[in-house]
Amino acid sequence: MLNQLEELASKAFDELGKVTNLEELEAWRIRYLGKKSDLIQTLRSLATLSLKERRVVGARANEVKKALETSLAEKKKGLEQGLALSLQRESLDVTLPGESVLLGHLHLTTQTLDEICSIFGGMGFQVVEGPEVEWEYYNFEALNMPADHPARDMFATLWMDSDTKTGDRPMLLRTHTSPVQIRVMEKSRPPIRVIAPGRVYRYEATDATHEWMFYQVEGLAVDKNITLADLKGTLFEFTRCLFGEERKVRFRCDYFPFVEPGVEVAIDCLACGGTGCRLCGNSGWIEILGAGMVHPEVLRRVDIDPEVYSGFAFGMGVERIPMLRYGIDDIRLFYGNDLRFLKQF
Ligand code: FA5
Repeated sequence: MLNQLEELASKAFDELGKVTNLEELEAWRIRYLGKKSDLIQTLRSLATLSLKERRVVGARANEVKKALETSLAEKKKGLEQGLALSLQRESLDVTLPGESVLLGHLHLTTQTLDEICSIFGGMGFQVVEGPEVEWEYYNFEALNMPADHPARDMFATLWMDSDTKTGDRPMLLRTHTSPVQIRVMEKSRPPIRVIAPGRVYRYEATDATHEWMFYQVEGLAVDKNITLADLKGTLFEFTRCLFGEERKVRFRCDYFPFVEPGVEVAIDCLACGGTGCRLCGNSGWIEILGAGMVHPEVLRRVDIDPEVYSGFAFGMGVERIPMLRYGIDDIRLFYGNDLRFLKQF
């Protein structure tokens, strides 16, 4: 009988070790400690044994019963704690506020381009576009800058690989939006009133006000009796709309081979109020555009008679406008992809 008891105990402990949940544990309890279990039956049958046997078997049976009960209690505690922990881990607090979805917004340059287009749209200008990879002809030649013209040095150029040349017609990344003037005048006749926004590229070292890739907006108006006064009036109205009445605008003579006369337009530096700072290179002024009256040579090239028609053109740097407005002191912040900067606008 003692042997049977030992076998039973060893089997019971073995199976208890394999129990993984409370349901299995209850089945185990019924099997080894329930009223009909072998152990309890053994205890009940002690009366049939002799006194000597009863003492030995009874003592061992009680020991086994106690050991099984203790192990049962420990196992139960362990399983209950595990259950509580996993419930806690999986719990969901439905009263917590939800996580907000991050919304993007338009880049500062895009916002500025939209605003510029809307102001000129209000003055009757139509928006057109031209290619960024351009023929040398449109970028230079047709704009009165034949090969070896010294003015080409004004536009440090990124040339395309010779693979992309077609015959001997070289291609480049346009250095300004002025080639769009030629493309428009080739296809349409006066009256013309267009603006052409887009990216331009220059092979230049960057600094606080110069990027190697930036945006320009070109403007072109060609009709009978267009004068420099129309150019001034248009640009004054533009700066008034964009910067307010109180901004000072400076017109100075400048040279561009495709206009005659040529002007440079600058605005008093908003960051320092005109006293001089890093942003304006201590001059108190920030140049935002070049402009002038379309050169008669340029008109002739596209078969528009300069004796009958005249026109004005301008090309402005887009990033310099929000730089002035918000006192941004480094153009390189625009395309550095630092969200801490971009999120502010
Ligand atoms: C031109 O690009 C001429 N095509 C403008 C023009 C058009 C003149 C029509 C006459 C008639 P310019 O190189 O000055 O000109 O550039 C025009 C504007 O672009 C500048 O006033 C400045 O605001 C901006 N700009 C020029 N270089 C850079 C640069 N590296 N980084 C950022 N902005 C620049």
